[in-house]
Amino acid sequence: MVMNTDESDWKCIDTLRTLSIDMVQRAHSGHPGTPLGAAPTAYCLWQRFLRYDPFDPDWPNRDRFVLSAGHACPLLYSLLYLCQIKAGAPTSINKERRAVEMEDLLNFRQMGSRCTGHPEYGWTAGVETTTGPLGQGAATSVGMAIAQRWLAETYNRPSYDLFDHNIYALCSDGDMMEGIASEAASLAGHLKLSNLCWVYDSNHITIEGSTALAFTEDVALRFAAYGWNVKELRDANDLGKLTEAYQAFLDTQDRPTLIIVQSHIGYGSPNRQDTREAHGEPLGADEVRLTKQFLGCDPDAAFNIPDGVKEHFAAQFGQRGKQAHAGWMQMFTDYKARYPDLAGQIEHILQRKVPQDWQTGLAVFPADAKGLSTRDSSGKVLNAIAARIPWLMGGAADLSPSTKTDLESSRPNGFQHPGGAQGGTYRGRNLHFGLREHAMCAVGNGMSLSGLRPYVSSFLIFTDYGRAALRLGAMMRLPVIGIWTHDSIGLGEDGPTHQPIEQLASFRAMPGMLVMRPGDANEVVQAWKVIMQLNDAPFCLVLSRQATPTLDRSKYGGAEGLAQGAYIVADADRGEPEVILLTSGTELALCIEAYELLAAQGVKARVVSMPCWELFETQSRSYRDSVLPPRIRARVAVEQASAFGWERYTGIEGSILGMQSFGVSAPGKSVERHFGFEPQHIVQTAKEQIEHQRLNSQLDKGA
Ligand SMILES: Cc1ncc(C[n+]2csc(CCOP(=O)(O)OP(=O)(O)O)c2C)c(N)n1
Repeated sequence: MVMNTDESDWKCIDTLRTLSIDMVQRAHSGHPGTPLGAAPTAYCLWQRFLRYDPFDPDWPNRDRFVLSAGHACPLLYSLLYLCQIKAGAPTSINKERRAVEMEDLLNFRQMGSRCTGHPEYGWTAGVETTTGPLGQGAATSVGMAIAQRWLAETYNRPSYDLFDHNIYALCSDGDMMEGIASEAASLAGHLKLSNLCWVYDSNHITIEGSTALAFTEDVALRFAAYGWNVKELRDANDLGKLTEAYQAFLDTQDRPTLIIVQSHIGYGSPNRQDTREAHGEPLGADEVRLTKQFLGCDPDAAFNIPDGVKEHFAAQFGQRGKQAHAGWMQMFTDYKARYPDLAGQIEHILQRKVPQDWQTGLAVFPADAKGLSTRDSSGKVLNAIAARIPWLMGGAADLSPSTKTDLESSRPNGFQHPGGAQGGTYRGRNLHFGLREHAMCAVGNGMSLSGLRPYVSSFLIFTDYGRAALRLGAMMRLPVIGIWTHDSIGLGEDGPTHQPIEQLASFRAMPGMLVMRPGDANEVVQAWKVIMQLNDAPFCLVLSRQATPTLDRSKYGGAEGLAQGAYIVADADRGEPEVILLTSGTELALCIEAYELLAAQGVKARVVSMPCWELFETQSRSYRDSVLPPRIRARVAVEQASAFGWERYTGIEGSILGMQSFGVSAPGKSVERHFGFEPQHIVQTAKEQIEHQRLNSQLDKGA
């Protein structure tokens, strides 16, 4: 075997390999193949290039390494272990613990182990983002690259390159096939993100067999067409060529880089005949022995760490990162003295805090029977808040004039490559994601992982296109704000393809996601207040296209009640209500009309606005019972969306005016009438409920 590097390198690489196959073998679960084939690629990057301090995996200017092929995580865990990455910054309570201990490797995929089935952000230090669904990591890395560029343009000053890190993502065939990665690569190419390097371990095999079955395009040409710098390596074991390729990435200043490494699943190269294959399942004890023999390792030693391996990593990877970090700390100390305001902003970003004065200038909307759409009121509130929080930024998937998400201050072109024809700048805060909803949602995650407060936006219906990324954001508890407008059949003419039905229910079913559907302009203000104060959860802020009245809050309950998730907006004049109307969004106005009609007929009703079920569920029992007293069983829920889930609040005997079908194409008012969303219908249903529950209680008494 011809190797143009020293023995220590290969000892380290083979230890990464043997650890990985031992983990999978012991767990009887996982994918050993890619760690074998991609070990030299990852090793070369970590050992020779990555700027990363093992003593502080949270150092803000570290290079990011994203394992987009999350199923290859034994490789990442082996790296974290051998590089002795600490579990957190030295100040953290976990001071002495390492990100991954031997015990974790031994318990790969078992309960409590830091070596989870796929890498999980927030659980294992050194994992930059949760990956597993292929394509997500790659797309998320584009968000990190955008964030780096924005931070650099905004905060770097002459002699103070506070933010000059690079973003690497290790990708597989599957990543290259997934649409989300294509969307993200196209965007990265457009933005000329030269701080971004994807490394494609092209091993020509997926679960069902050879990529020849389903994937025969020329990836290099595709990426060249996206505007990337593409490097191709024929031999995954050639550390010299790998080094040259990474260096070429560092030397490229005008576009992102894709390094395609032709590898063979297992550990061989196309030049070697004696390679072994493995995909999707443990090798088996015999095969593990043979593999170790082939590598020249002791076939009977499991989880063996040869002498000198950790030291070799420490001497290069560790030393380089430690020095870079120490230099940075000194630089930041000087910077703080010179630019205290900017340094203060950076500290807020790193701690995910909002500035003290962030609520200054927030509007109070006067009562107005005609009102305005909640997308419009949201646009005004967003602009007011963004004026106080420079790192609140985002955009839409080509719909910002509709979703009202443009920041006036960042017009006309927002975040763009500074040399581009559009005349934008990397300091811009309006992102133009183009028609790429899925990548947009992943990019939002990446920006958030880098400390920014991003929002992403489109019509509510198109969250379906971004769902997998939104789900990961919820799993990672990232405070990304989704601004989703055109929130119901009330959007009208665009018809059933654009009218969301099941989206609200599906997000309410998603753990960790907070769904907020405010009912008028002042609820919108309160919604933004809640959103900006929570820094560990994503929101779906669900807004209307059509105008809705701004309620007279001197007559009805104050909108601050929204902070409890649900609150009483209108109530029986005297005594207990006979019926409760529960609602969210624009249907609040319908319920208020129905309430007034009922009152005129002597029927005592209560209207409960429920913009956020999740927040309501966190309230005390006594608060929840005060809003929805268990003894009042006559209940009507009104929401222009799937009825699914409302039984929780109406009870099975209650009524739900919701949607049981897709919508129809017609003007909004006609569509609403067609499906019974009218005050008169609510009144009738409320009366029927009262009668129904009266009969029920008579029956109860009779029994
Ligand atoms: C979106 C998504 N679909 C399916 C899977 C299940 N899956 C895990 S690995 C894999 C095959 C991956 O092949 P490749 O990307 O070439 O990785 P490698 O062969 O290098 O392990 C599949 C289909 C997944 N993780 N994510």
